[in-house]
Amino acid sequence: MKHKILDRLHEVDGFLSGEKLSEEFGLSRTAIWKHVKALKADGYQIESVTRKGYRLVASPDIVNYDEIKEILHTKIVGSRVIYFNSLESTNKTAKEIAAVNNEGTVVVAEQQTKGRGRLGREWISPNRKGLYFSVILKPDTDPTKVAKLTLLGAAAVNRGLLDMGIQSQIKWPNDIVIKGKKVAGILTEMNCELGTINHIIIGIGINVNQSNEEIPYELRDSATSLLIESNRAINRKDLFAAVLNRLDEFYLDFIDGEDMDRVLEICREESAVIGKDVIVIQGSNSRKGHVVGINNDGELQVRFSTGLETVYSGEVSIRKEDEYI
Ligand code: BT5
Repeated sequence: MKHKILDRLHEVDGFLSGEKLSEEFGLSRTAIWKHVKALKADGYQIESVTRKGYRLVASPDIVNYDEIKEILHTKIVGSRVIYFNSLESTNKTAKEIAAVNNEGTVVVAEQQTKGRGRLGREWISPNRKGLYFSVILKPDTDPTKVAKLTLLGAAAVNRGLLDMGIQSQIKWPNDIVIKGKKVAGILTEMNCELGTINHIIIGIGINVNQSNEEIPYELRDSATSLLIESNRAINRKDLFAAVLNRLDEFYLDFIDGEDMDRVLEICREESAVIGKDVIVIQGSNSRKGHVVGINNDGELQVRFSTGLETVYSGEVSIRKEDEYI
């Protein structure tokens, strides 16, 4: 009910009387007042004036469904948005609930206490400073396509940022960088059996409004935020919706004949590594190479001194020769 009351408060410019609300919803005025109180506890600033009623003054900086539904234009992604104040990891929770939720379900949290990167690494996720969410997808395809699907997330974040007026680049396969520093990371995890994908989880972490001091000291050479790079606070709700809208658009292409042309085009054109000298790190083995391109399966093609090789996204890190990441 509080969501419905909130919708009505959003709709009107000025005050909405308690009497009108209680008539509309068939509730007592005390019940209405209790819901308003609950909304206030959620962080909504609601003015209440005797004989005038209630007026929404400001919404909190939170990224739940209520706050993005007006700007979400998706068919699949975001069909359900499950919101948490704090989680260990949105990927972990998404995995736990994937079997009993439809594809398109998004798990989002304002902070993560054990945010995960690839290969057991950590993703620092301070409260309300960034966006941390995971999307459950159930594509009817085989596990060999996962390299391509990994790129969906990268293309969606890069385009979502562009929709917000921010230019960034994709560092294959899962980093989004601005001026060589990482601003977002993507962790794609797959659950499959007997040659079919049960589900994949695309986990996205974006550094949004951290100041330089709020970036951990040891990461300051390699990490940045949108606030630092654009010199303005970024509306997390708009960005969240922009990335989900793009992800939906690209995923619809994928399920319609596995068309990844646009995603591949974006990953190539907006690449931070194509044409660059890099260090390819696989386990304890590092080799220098030159990135030639991304093939149609979404894999990186690198020329080493020993010849041209295809590099798979699973267990590899790419570092530009002249940069920290
Ligand atoms: C990634 O791993 O870049 C994937 C990060 C995915 C995070 C999202 S948040 C929502 C969802 N739920 C999760 O639990 N995870 C996903 P990787 O390429 O392994 O990069 C990790 C490395 O980046 C760390 O070892 C640090 O060096 C660095 N790092 C950690 N936190 C960072 C941050 N906030 N910004 C930039 N770099 C960071």
